[in-house]
Amino acid sequence: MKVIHTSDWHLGQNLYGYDRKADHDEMVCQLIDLAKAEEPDALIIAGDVYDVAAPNISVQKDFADYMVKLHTACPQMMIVCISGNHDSASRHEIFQSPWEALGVKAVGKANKEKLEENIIDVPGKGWIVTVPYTNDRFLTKEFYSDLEAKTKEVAEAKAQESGCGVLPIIYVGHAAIKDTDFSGHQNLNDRFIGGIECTGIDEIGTYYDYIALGHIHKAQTFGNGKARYCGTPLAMSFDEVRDDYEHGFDVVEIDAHGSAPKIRPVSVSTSRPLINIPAQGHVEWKDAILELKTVPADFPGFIRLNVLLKGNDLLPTNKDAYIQSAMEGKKGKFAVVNPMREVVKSEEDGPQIGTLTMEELQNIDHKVILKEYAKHEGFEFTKEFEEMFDIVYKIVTEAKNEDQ
Ligand SMILES: [Mn+2]
Repeated sequence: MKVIHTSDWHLGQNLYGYDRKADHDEMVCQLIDLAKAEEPDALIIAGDVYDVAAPNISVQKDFADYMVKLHTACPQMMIVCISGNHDSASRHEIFQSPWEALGVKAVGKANKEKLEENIIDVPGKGWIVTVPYTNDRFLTKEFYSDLEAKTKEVAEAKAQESGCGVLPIIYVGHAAIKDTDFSGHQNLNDRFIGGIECTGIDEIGTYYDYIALGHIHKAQTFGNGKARYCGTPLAMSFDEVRDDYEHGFDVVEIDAHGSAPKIRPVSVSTSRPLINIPAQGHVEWKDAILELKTVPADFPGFIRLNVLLKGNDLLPTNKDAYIQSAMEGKKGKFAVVNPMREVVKSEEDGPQIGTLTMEELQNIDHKVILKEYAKHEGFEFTKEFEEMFDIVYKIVTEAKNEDQ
């Protein structure tokens, strides 16, 4: 069985006010070319199709156009698309029936009652087991082991019937897996601080030949070479722009059930790349502005300025004017200033928030955490800010209590 594995498209992403549609169009064009060249049995989209649960109508239209173009380019290719934590599981399934007619399987929820419903037959080629993003309190260890047992039962029954042996089996999921590299996710609102809601790769099972995952944006292979995050085809944040961070698709081939998957990463090129200034680390404001001036006028991508604040330094109040002047005549798009306060460690510094476990974090007063955050982000924690925060905190806490 041969598949293309991709995930985390985040269609409709707004990058500091800039629309990414042109980047997504360009990415899908490359995917269509790849599908035509490789003629895979299936295309796997492992969740986070959209950036938000209720995307704009134009973004939903883009997704529909992409699916139709992919299907038209490669009609024999099945498209299996599961929902991620950024997608709405219910919305994902609205057009399940019409999609089915185009060979697109849109799976929004794992079926706990009828386990066989999660197992897709790719006729004569293999099986694709789908488990969209779900809160771990819902997906128990038993669910995973029962699903694995059901998969085995279904695949073996079919093997007996056809007399050709068990076909390759791919598991598709959108989840945070323990002991994987989460780097690049610092500024996302994904809920995986300090290892909560993480699943062990062994819990998913060993019967599968390849575990195709989405959620973590950094491409990486683990689980004895059988599990992989394919990563985002496009950088979704400036933290994902690093030498060790590749963006692309994977072509995966499995010769027979039980044999090792052959994984071939294919990089995606973008004409509007994201860049950090400086490329690594943070520099003081005046140096950052000087370097911003040196960006070539025809550079078409997005720019973030990483500024180091020393002592009680603050960003200049007229920083926008400086940026505007440095960007004059340039094609590039200025995205954001990313300030970082220089950390001078001393005994009295109190808890270093970043190094605490979730349990320890829960035992610290939320205001202490907020003050640390303010320090880290380089804004002043004033009395007025504290009062505003208290009001918001009260409203949120009350709403939460009503929910329960
Ligand atoms: Mn994602």
